[in-house]
Amino acid sequence: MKTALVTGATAGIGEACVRSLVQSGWRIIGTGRRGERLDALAVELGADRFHGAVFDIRDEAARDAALVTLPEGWEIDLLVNNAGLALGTAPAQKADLDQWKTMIDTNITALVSLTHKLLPALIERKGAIVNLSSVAATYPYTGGNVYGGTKAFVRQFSLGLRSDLAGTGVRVTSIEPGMVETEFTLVRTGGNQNAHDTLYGGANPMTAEDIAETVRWVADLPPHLNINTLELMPVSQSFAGFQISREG
Ligand code: 8X3
Repeated sequence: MKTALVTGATAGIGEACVRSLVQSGWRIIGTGRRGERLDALAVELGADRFHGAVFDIRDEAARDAALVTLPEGWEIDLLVNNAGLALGTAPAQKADLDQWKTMIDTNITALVSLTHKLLPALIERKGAIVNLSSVAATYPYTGGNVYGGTKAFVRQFSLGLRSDLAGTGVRVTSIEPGMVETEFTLVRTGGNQNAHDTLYGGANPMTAEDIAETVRWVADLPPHLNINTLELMPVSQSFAGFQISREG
């Protein structure tokens, strides 16, 4: 049975990826900070299909300690780098520097570090990497500043990995969703339910399951086929126009 490691498995797209991949015959190592949610998934899915690894993705020592206690024989064939977040919607000149650093630490540094750690094993097993980027990688929007920058990094890092891994059989995909209704906006706004309701209300956004099904599809493709990048939006969302600021 093939094994996937899914980061940020406690909620949203990550949790939906766990269920979708398990249904498709994978067993999952799910990582996250909220141990009780990982325990619940282990009870629901069974210890033979789901192993929870509790750590903050930014804490390399905790990560390494958790990854040496995997169940016997659970060699990783697929890395789903899902853990990530947006913090704040302020324009750059009013943004909180600590929020910027947290996004960079989580969306870039932790993703790069885990990928670096698992690359030798993934090469050995001719595995795959699926990175969760965003439409914000390609289309800038006001208040997206560092969040968009981190997701542009994830996209370009994915493409760079493809280049470096040529000939190894390892597949790499950058998944770039637009508006998905998850905890995303509550996290971004520090728990502002009104911001969540206003953004998603009447917009028929994508669901975590929509993205998870895409990840599962990519993961289950035959080994000769690589999806480089895949951008998704709900039908209700499209591209913002250019802004023009006028004098006076
Ligand atoms: C976030 C995409 O469209 O909700 O990754 O800003 S969007």
